[in-house]
Amino acid sequence: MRRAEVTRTTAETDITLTLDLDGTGASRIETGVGFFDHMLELLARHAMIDLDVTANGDTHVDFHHTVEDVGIALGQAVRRALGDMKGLTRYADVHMPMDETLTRVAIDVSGRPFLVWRTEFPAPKVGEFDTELVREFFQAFATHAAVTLHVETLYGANAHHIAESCFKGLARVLKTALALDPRAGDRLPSTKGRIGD
Ligand SMILES: [Mn+2]
Repeated sequence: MRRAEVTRTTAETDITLTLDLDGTGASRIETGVGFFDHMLELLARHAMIDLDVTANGDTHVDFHHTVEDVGIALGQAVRRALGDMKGLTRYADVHMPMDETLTRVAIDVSGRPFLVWRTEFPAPKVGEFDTELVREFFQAFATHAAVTLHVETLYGANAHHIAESCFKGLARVLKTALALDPRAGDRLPSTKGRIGD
C-alpha cells in the first residue's frame, strides 16, 4: 500500500494530509485558499493520486505559510508513500498546454532535492493569490519529496493558465514517474544500487 499521512503543526499552520499514490484522483481539499484548492484538486486528478488536505493557516497574514507548508507536507507524504522505491519508473517529462500557455516539466525521483524554475508570471496576483507562491510550493515540494524537478514555461500570457499548466504538468510527471514498472520487478531504478546521496 503506497499511502502516507502527514500531520504538521507549527505556530503558523496546522495541516493534515493523506494520500494514496495508487488512487483514482479523488480529493478533498480545504486550505482556506480558493485558488490553491483549485490547483491541488487538479494536481490530484491528473496525477491519479487520492489526496485529502486540511490546512488551517495564518491566512490573515497572507497565504505564504499555508502554501509553503502544504508543499512540505505533500513532499513528505510522497516520499514516505514511495517506500523503498523498488520497481519505480523514476523519470518523466511532459509539455503541458493550457490554451496559449505551454509549460515543460521534467522530474527525476532521485532522492536529491533540486528545483530549476524558469516560469515568470505577467501579473503579481490571480484573484487574492500571489503568483510568486507557485514557485514557493514547487520548491517546498521538491525539497521534501527529494526529487529533481525542472519547470519551464516556454510561453504564456495568462497568469491563471501559467499556474495551472505548472500544476498539471507536475501532476502528469508524477503519474508517470511514480508508477511501478512491471518489468522492473523489485529492482531499484539505479545502477548505483541506491537512490539518493
Ligand atoms: Mn483553472
